[in-house]
Amino acid sequence: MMNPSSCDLVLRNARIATLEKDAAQPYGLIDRGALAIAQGRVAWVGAEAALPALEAQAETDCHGRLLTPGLIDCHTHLVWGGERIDEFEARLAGTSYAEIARRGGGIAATVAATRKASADELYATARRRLRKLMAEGVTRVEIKSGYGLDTETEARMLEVARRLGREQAVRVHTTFLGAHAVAPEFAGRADAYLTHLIEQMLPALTRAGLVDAVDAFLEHIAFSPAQVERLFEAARRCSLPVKLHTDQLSNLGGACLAAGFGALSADHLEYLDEQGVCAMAAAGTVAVLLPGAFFFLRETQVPPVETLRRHGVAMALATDLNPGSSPLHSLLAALTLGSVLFRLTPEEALAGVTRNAARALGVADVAGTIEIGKRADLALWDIEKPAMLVADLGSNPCLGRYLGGRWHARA
Ligand code: DI6
Ligand code: FE
Repeated sequence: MMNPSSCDLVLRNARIATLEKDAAQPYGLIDRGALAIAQGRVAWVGAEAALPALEAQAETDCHGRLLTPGLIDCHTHLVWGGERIDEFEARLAGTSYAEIARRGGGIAATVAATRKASADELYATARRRLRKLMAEGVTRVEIKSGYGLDTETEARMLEVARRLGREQAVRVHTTFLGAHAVAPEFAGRADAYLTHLIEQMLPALTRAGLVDAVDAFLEHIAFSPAQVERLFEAARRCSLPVKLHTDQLSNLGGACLAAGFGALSADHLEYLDEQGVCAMAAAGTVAVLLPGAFFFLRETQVPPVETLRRHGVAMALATDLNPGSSPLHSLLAALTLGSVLFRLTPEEALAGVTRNAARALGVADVAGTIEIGKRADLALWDIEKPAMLVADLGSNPCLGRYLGGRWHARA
């Protein structure tokens, strides 16, 4: 344990939901809790009555309000150019997402608009989206590329993501999603595109320090298992962790494939079967559930939550924020949708945007729960009970976030 005898800040009189795994209380709740922070890390946490004597630079009385780990949105595509509102209307009129993609809309439409957008334009629009998440207590976010599909635009997207992490009070993880769709220059030649991606794009972007993880879209409208396998082998040669969009519209065995590569996560998973669940359990691959895409696409097949639970697979929730299948600018709304539509308990939902989201990003050792030694990335809420974060759709009770050794008023 760190020596808490001198620390930068003590928070008193807080209801602390630590979200620690296997805690005695639901949500790891400490009713009248205190927390000591030293050098941006948790130095002590527990019942205020047990707080050791210590020299604190500053103290904050939380007046009984709820303190949680800072929320983590572990799956977003929040850097993009243009908009696809006409597709929203077309889908409501009965055209399917897959049909729109086949007609050259969907991801391809955003690729065309993103290629035209300057870095500053992409930054300005992405910043606006990101700040909506930050206003809801988000302290860490993953941002994927995948709307460039050429080296230059993929690099521009990832540089914008890195710049957001430098200039905004939020931690950013970047994921290379060059295998989101086949680039128009390679239409009908998916294997050749993949070769280009493996031999040119991935090494160049990795050398530039722009890539924290590699992702792909495995689906009948995107890439095949054999193609994803080639990409994941290349990622392994670059020592990069992998994740996979899979089992969203059909089951092509993607979860087993991802687990075989020790993937951090497999995402979407509406069509996941028990064999895939077992493989994920054995590999420790997190199931990232994306109720926004399910909701907007009016899907009816829900992910096998009960089977995931039974096999002890960690479940995360994320917005999947993107201009097509999930224009969901609210992680709190993802909590509500995950509980109501997928039947996660409110406690599972909250663990899904804290502890398990940290695992899905490979940072469970430093983030996701309020525990001694971890980063003091926190959110303070004007509510008493954690389940209110899940139930009260459209109310944002966030008062502020603590990150990088200081408070940030609601963005
Ligand atoms: N699945 C998704 O949910 C996003 N990408 C993917 O592979 C959707 C991206 C989009 O529609 O623009
Ligand atoms: Fe996605």
